[in-house]
Amino acid sequence: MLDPARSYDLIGDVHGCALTLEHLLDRLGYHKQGGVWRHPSRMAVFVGDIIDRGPRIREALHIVHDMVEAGQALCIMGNHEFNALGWSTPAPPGSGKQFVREHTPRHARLLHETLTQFEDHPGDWHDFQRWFYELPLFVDAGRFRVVHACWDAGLIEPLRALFPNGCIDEHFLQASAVPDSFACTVFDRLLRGTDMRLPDGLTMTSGDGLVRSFFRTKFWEDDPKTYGDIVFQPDALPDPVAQKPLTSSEKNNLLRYGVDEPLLFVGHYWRSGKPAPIRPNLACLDYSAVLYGKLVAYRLDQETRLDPHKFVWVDVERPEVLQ
Ligand SMILES: [Mn+2]
Repeated sequence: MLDPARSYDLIGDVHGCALTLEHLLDRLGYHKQGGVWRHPSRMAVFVGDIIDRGPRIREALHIVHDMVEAGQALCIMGNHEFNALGWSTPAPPGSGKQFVREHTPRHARLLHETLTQFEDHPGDWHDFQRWFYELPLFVDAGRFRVVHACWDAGLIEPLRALFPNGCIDEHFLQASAVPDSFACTVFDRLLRGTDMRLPDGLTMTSGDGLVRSFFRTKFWEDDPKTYGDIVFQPDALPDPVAQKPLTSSEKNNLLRYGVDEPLLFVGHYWRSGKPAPIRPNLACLDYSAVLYGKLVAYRLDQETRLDPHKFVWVDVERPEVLQ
């Protein structure tokens, strides 16, 4: 699917920030020709989450879609594209649900910007949703890998047996409406990452205003001792929780993406600060573009370890809606 000899620009969660995306593409040396952003030699790879939150979702989708169709980019599925498909897809009979993603106020809020911005363009929205099925859940290019949130080989191998190119179908999406099904586990793990329940019934309110009883965890830590060693989200755990030792069964349940495995690029995690590798073979490219963070790219050539100097980004200094 990917030419191993080529160089790639991996780009983090866009979330409807089309102007910022154009600034970034420009900075990376892409030019708009014949209505499509192109680079003379490189190709872009988007880590998913093109939609929701930002002010120019339709424009962002057009940019990415047109690049993909013209062979100038590849885009994988993020949890937000999956959510959008689930929202409009009937759940299978007997699942006790009406839609794969139930129409709760919480789910409605996350999709609100997208549905509003497509209100006058129903045909466009229909076409983009069909297109979401062409976004693979993962890319394995041999020397590097891309997944929205978490590479779990134990799930990707059986998934690849079903869908060799990583693109799922409507039947698989519907199957995910059943809790603990293989499809449900795949979407949860690959597109949302690993998490752990907060102890003692505790909840936390995250940056997007959602109340959560789980916290996001690292999937690569070799020898963590405490909850604080594995937390991976913008909001710190309360001190007593951070200091809580991990039990051996909790430790055994953690996933470990080995430091000797191929380069891995993810989005999803709302990082902050100066973009940098997490490990020599792992980079997260999501720096909350839409919340006045950064839209981040990594310029991959033939290196087998990440080079901290090869991150490129655009600062989002004020709301894109005012630009
Ligand atoms: Mn995201």
